[in-house]
Amino acid sequence: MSKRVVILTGGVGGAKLVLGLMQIMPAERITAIVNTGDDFEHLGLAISPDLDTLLYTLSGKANAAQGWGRDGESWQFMDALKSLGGEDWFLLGDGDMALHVLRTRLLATGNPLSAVTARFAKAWGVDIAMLPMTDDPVATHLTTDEGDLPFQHYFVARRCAPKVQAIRFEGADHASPAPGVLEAIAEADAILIAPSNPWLSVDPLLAVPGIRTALETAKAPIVAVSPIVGGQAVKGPTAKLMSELGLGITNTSIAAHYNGVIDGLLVDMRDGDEDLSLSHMVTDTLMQTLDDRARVAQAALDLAARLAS
Ligand code: FO1
Repeated sequence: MSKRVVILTGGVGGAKLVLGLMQIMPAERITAIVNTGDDFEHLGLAISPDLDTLLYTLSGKANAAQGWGRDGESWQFMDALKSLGGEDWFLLGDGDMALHVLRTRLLATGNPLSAVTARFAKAWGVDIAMLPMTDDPVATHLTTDEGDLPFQHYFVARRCAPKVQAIRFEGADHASPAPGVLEAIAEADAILIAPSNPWLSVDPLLAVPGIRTALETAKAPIVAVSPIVGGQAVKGPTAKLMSELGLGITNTSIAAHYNGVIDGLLVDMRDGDEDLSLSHMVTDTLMQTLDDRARVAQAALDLAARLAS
């Protein structure tokens, strides 16, 4: 019986690691629990960026270079929207619109996000279990030197320029884990945390009541893949955010942030000499090719196996 693996993930970093896992184990034994703190309503549409990045990546439709949206996208809708003076700071591709329009319609007629996600995954031949962290509304907001910003306004409209002082997840206190989330964590043989931004993409997951406790009591070893490579973050605002939060851009900071949740940390060889108290393994964690992704996924599972024994 091959092992059951659960991966907690945001968008891009997690999608790469899931692709890597799919090269080395059956997709049916993989469950991705996905951040929905980036979700928001835009032009009346329900947008779920991290779920969509995973859907696109795992179905081979992703614009990998861009890190979001579809490959070969067209922009007639945006051109027409602009001509009417509509909000054009958040780009919605013509193909991408199908996801948002149908998801909005299905949610409005009473289907939970988890059911909508499962339907889309099935439609696009994605065989892993893709679970939103919750079916309830949770919204990441940032307190910055430009005031209180909803996540997409910080990330897209302001390109992560504002200085972050605090982060909160509105609605998390009243949210419940989506169906299957706690069971997947309890039944897992290994639990991985993707190299997503710990503060922006993983913390929303840990803020949903029940999920952190489930992780702390899980039988499976929990291994995080560090988002830091060579004292920097591979992409996105992670390093800048860490500095603004007064943290060193080190694996010591990552280990401290996940203290009590993880049992091991997969660190990049460029940071391998850092003295870490936590169990860790050193490998090349840069994931550019499919082979890279398989290698990092295997290394994470090897560390988990070492911790389990
Ligand atoms: N990111 C951008 O930087 N600019 C955009 O215009 C943009 C549009 C967009 C539309 C749909 C979607 O699912 C994601 C989109 N993203 C865009 C990415 C999104 O902001 C990020 O993927 C996450 O929220 C952060 O991981």
